[in-house]
Amino acid sequence: LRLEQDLRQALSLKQFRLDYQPLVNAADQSLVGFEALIRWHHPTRGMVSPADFIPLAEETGLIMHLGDWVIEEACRAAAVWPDYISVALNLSARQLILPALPNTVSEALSRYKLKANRLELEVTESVFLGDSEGSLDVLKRLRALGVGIALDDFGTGYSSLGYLNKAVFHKLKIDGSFVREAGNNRETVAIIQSIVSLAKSFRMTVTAEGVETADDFTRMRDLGVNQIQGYLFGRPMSFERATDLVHGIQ
Ligand code: G
Ligand code: G
Ligand code: MN
Ligand code: NA
Repeated sequence: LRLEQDLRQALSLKQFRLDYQPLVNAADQSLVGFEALIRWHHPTRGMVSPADFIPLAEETGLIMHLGDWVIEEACRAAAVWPDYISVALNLSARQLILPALPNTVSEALSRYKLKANRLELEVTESVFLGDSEGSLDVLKRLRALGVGIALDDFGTGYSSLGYLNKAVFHKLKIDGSFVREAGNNRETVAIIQSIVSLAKSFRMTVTAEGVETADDFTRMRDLGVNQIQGYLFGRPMSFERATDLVHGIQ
């Protein structure tokens, strides 16, 4: 309950920031974008993981306000970086219940003079558990703006492959647990092969998350994955460090 009270004040006290994790092209390992990941610096608890406070923000409805801040902040960062750098952000299922979300996104894009394709929104399969018709409608309106929509943590949740047929997703992100398991499990490799072939038949890009070793990398690249994300190419880092990386400064 204390944490909930603190969470309510954290935005105005400017205790949040976004870190950015690099996303590289599998073919040449060039930097193509970043995923924004929220961080909460609590004055006494130190760093609180989003895995702990996002669920609380969802239960209390604070996610709406917090989610708007994430959109604003990610666009502000994207505006500083060159056009070939995309910025992905995570959306909670609850944010997709808001019919105003496409407006919020399109206003942020115009405020920062960003082309819509600079922005990618990541959702998980859980968006289809609740009001799936309403959420699908919001996703379609977002897609119509020209922003990318990625299906995150693919393969770990409730998967109804039927949703891939609705032409809203431009990307599948293979969950890191599969990627790391693929090194010692043939069945997992088979699952990844099917995901890649499924994605290609729908003309979707495939990203592998959680790539930690050079072996993980070559395995994913050779399986036909298009983009790579993981500690091998960089941990989530501050906006300043991400900007240095864009400019080739180590
Ligand atoms: O980066 P990290 O391991 O701490 O992220 C933990 C979880 O929190 C991940 O599932 C990630 O998708 C989620 N997350 C990180 N940032 C955000 C955000 O800005 N909004 C939402 N809804 N989830 C986020
Ligand atoms: O759920 P989502 O995919 O949005 O969140 C990604 C999460 O995975 C973040 O918490 C991020 O910090 C974490 N992550 C990113 N790269 C790696 C990696 O290479 N290994 C592991 N174990 N976690 C990673
Ligand atoms: Mn994500
Ligand atoms: Na993920």
